[in-house]
Amino acid sequence: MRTRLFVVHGSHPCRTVQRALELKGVAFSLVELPPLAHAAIQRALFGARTVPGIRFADGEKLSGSRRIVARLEELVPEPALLPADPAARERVLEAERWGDEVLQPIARRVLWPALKARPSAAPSYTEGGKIALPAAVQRAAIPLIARGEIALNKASDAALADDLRALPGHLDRIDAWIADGTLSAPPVEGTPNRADLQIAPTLALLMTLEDLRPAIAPRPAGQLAAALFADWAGSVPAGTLPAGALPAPASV
Ligand SMILES: N[C@@H](CCC(=O)N[C@@H](CS)C(=O)NCC(=O)O)C(=O)O
Repeated sequence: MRTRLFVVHGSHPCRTVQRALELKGVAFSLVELPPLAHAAIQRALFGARTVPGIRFADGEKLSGSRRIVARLEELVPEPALLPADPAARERVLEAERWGDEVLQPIARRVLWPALKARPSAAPSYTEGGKIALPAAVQRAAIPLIARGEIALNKASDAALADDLRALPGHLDRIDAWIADGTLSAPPVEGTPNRADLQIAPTLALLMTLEDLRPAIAPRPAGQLAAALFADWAGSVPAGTLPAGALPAPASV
């Protein structure tokens, strides 16, 4: 049996794993699940409700982007996605953990309220996906899906305002990691590491919000995301997020 990766199209941790599989040269098929319904399907298949989940060719199953990438490293050591030097390795693992636990949820707490406010933007996020619903159906379904996702992800007006206020500090941290070599410097030459693969997809997704793009894209963080995940589908027009809490455009 072939390795199967269970994803929701456009999910940032799914892209992390997808790229890791590609870098390792592992052949796999992509199983796309519909957003929101995926939670019940994943729980039935993997015992945990989130994507990504993977079923390796030998039948081993697991979910969680970091766990999957770590297991992949054991199964297919080359090319290595961690530095050989122990101190550098620890720094990359710490950045990867932060990217998973701190940065990754922010994109969900920002995107779903934005799509609830702008259902017309929803079809842009399904471009390139396998589940092809007519745009009118997607626009009609998105308020319901967004409400469910907002509940699952504990998004709220207060959380959104906190996330937007915290974003410049997070970007400073990412830029500092690029400067000290923990993350790869754009344009990325050579194999990206596990922290690059965890953090860049979240930034690429956040940059699909035109309200946030000017604060991210010119910075090293934004350039890293563009170098690794240039083809990210989706766009929410400017003027969707609360203007008072928006980060200032970057002037790098
Ligand atoms: N941090 C985990 C979580 C992944 C996650 O939350 N995925 C989202 C999609 S981007 C999801 O499946 N959400 C559904 C839910 O929370 O039930 C990972 O990296 O695998």
